[in-house]
Amino acid sequence: MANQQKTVALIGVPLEEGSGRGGCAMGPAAYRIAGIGPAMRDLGYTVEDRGDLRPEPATDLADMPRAKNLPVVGAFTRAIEAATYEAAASGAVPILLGGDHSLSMGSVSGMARYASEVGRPLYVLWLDAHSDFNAPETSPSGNIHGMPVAFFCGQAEFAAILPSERPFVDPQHVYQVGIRSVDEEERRLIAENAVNVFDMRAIDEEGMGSIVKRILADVRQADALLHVSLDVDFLDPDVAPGVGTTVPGGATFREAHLIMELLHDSGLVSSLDLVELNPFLDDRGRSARVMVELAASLFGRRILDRPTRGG
Ligand code: 4U7
Ligand code: MN
Ligand code: MN
Ligand code: MN
Repeated sequence: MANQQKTVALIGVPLEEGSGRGGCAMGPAAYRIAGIGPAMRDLGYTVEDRGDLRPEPATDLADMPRAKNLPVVGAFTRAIEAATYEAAASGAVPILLGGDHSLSMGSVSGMARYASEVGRPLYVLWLDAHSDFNAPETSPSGNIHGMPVAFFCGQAEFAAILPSERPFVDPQHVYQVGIRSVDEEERRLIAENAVNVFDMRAIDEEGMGSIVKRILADVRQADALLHVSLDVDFLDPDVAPGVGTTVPGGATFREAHLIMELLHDSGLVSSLDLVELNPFLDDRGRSARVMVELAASLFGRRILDRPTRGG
């Protein structure tokens, strides 16, 4: 990635309707204030800030009680799919500034379209406390941010959001790391679909480094593009409190940082989502700064600026 491509495209996604609470729509502003653009520029990239997507709610998508705010989320999905595809096709690395995790329905679908056009498979590294493999029928909450993986794998086609003949991601090419909260039905679905799940126990027993190196070896072997989706709640709430769905026992800053360094060294990353940041719940911008720090490491920063508590 960093070695071949020198442009990053920042795509702001002020979307919170997939999350069931307010706040994530302020995410793109918080990332810009925390210095995502200058961080990338300092690393030698040309930064194209494409601004924020602001689609009108889709009038052709009816409200669904089990998929809340579908007209808004569906309209965003279409706009994000197009913006991500276009950024990748222009030779840039798209960085999605979320926004809740329903945005990955669009970003991953856009990258899947791009990957199929260039004749390579798309692999996805999903860094999250949750599997996000619900469908409207299985979701305990009806919140679409718990459904994106099922959606881009073609396992949750609720309504005609995107064309049904688009390329899907093979669930066996999805690698989930940091998982520690899976719903009952979701557990069955991820097993049936053979999603690769590395839960916190696997991380504790095997170590983050060896797990991530194995995943990257698979991606390299497949000559695939790799989309990375980083949910703030992947991190322990002590490291990053600015998120609505905190789950104790998350990744440490060091573990997250190690992943980013290994990803950078691999040169395999084609695109990145930064999702679920809720600035309203944050502690003086700490989580936004941690996310920017991690993104900078993924793009090649070597010297660690350690975030300080409440600073
Ligand atoms: B996130 C949940 F029930 N599984 O579907 C659901 F626990 O993007 C949570 O990973 C989903 O933060 C969390 O509502 C979505 C719930
Ligand atoms: Mn998530
Ligand atoms: Mn999550
Ligand atoms: Mn395969």
